Amino acid sequence: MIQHITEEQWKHFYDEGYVRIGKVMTDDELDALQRKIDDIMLGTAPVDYDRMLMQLDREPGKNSPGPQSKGHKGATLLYRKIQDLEFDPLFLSYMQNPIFREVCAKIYGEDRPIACFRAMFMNKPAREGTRLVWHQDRWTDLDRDALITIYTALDPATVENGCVKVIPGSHRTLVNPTHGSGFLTPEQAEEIAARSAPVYLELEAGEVVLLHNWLLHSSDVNHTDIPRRAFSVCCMDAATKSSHGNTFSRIFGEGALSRDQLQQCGG
Ligand SMILES: O=C(O)CCC(=O)C(=O)O
Repeated sequence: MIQHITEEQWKHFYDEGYVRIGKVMTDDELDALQRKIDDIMLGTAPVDYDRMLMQLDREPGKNSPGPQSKGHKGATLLYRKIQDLEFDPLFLSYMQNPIFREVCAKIYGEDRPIACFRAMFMNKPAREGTRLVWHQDRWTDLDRDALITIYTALDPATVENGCVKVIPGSHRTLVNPTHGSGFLTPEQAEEIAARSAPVYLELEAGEVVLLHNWLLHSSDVNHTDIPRRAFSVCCMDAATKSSHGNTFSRIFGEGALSRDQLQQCGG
């Protein structure tokens, strides 16, 4: 397991917009996270479901994903997205691994408190999944851009099961600089596909990749019998505010959430 990120790895991150850093958890810890996310989907985990955004991969009776709204939507492994996992003690302690603190310090400066914009499970259920179009991770609602996403495969991620693909070096250019949304128009996506060769991030279960938020990325559906579960944490300077003046859950530095605090609240 890796302890630190090398200068060579940081160079790769800054040059290409992403870097694979290896595994930062044991097989037992991975197993526990896999079981926990399945329990959350099945409605059997001791978490506050009213606090969690949960989206089904397909809305019953429709061929499209369900609404992105708070609360459990039924006992099934066919969820596409679950957010607010910083409120689960097991996911929080994974997110607070010292190596991720080192990552945030490199990006935002030593001793800056860090918040997470989202601590998100992204799933391509077996033989299902929703195609995700090319985009940069930017949100019009924030007063500044988040710059780093820590992405962990919870299952082996392959081309066949819909691993993330990226366009190396694309983090150097904002596609829609003025309005702040990261999604490309179909014309922009077509143009990019015509001139760039994507890299498929095939990952082992437990492997971590750092993604610059401006890196163009997308993913396809799952053509296999195994799910493609992943945990994606977007970290930002804790001073970042939404347009309503709200701040976000702190994970490093002053005021950071703690596992003990969550457990005392019954999390
Ligand atoms: O897991 C995926 O397929 C895409 C995830 C993603 O877009 C992200 O983590 O920002």
